[in-house]
Amino acid sequence: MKSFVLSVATALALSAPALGVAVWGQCGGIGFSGSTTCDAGTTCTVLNPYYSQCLPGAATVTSTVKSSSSVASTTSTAPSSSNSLCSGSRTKFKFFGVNESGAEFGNLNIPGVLGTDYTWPSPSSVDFFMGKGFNTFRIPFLMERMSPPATGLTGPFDTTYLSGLQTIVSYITGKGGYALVDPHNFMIYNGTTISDTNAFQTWWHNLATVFKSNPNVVFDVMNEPHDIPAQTVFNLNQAAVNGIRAAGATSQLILVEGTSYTGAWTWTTSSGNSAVFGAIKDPNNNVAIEMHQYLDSDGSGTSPTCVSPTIGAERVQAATQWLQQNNLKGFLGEIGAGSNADCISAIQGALCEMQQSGVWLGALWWAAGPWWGTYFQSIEPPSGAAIPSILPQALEPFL
Ligand SMILES: *[C@@H]1O[C@H](CO)[C@@H](O)[C@H](O)[C@H]1NC(C)=O
Ligand SMILES: CC(=O)N[C@H]1CO[C@H](CO)[C@@H](O)[C@@H]1O
Repeated sequence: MKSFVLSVATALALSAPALGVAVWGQCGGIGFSGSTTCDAGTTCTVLNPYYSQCLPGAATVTSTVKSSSSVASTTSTAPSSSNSLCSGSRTKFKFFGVNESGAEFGNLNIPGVLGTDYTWPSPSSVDFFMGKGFNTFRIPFLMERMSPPATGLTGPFDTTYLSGLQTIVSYITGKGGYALVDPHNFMIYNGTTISDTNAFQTWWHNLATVFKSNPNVVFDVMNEPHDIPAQTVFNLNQAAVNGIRAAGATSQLILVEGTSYTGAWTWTTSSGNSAVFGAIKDPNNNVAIEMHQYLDSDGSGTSPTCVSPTIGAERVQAATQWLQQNNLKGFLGEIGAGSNADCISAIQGALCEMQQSGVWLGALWWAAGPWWGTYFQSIEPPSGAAIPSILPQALEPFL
């Protein structure tokens, strides 16, 4: 698919008059000033008020684009329940839920004390979301607690901490949910950036061995690497994929994350991720690109003020196009914002854009967890700040 797009782009560049927008390109939307004419064989389709896109016209698409047109046909054959917040056909998320924080807390205290420095997510929180129709829970934990620095990344796991992870994973998957196993380490172990690709591959081989017979486990290779070149992060991710599959864990989804905190908004620009992650290889063909996106000015999720009501759709747009162009699937592993009108519109816009595109497998709110207190993004029942408005207005409509 990538070479097909390039050849169309080349053909357009060579023909003197700029005739139209190539397949998957933007052709309209509020604030858009480019051409609104699509290349032959494609149709400008309104996805939402902010984004129209040249989608392949069924009659003229050749078989060379069958994998991507199957994405498009998935969208059109699943015209889900019309949603007043999101017009047109949508592909619902296979995975939709929340982060369940706790086991990664207290990262300055290694190993730390259970119940004092860190905790495991509450089964009652899982029950609450599953009761509403959500199905996916990301479980952050710390590598230093799992693999004590005394014996390092290739040493044995701490059986007590591992058992804590296994208990909550089994609880979730036993109810039919999906559990993302998430080393929440930013590609830093024991104070040093991970650079030993073989050791990292071994670590993942060993962890995947524990979960290999549970198909509802999802392996989230590494939370938010940063200040590392995209190519280095890619190599570590590829090694992890190889290690997981070699362990015999062949049925599970694997999520890879890029550098620059795996931000969707910088995926195709400053991070360098888009230049390297298209090459990810999985012998079992079940890998997706995990990105994160917050909607405050610096994209950190630390301010409850959103840039604008349209910032959500805007920040995922280029990444969505990149996924389409590379015939890859995306997974928004963290999204969060304040409980106010601008932010609620911005979240709705992001999830709408994602569901209309058909290339995003899932999305997770950041975050639930028993220890967030008054944090503005807490969605921990019963009284987390995001429960009264965000949950019913911005998340449940996209179930
Ligand atoms: C972890 O860091 C400590 C302190 O810097 C060091 O002594 C130890 O060797 C490190 N362990 C590993 C496995 O890197
Ligand atoms: C955006 C956000 O909430 N980030 C927080 C994620 O959780 C870690 C601890 O797990 C915090 O340090 C971050 O601030």
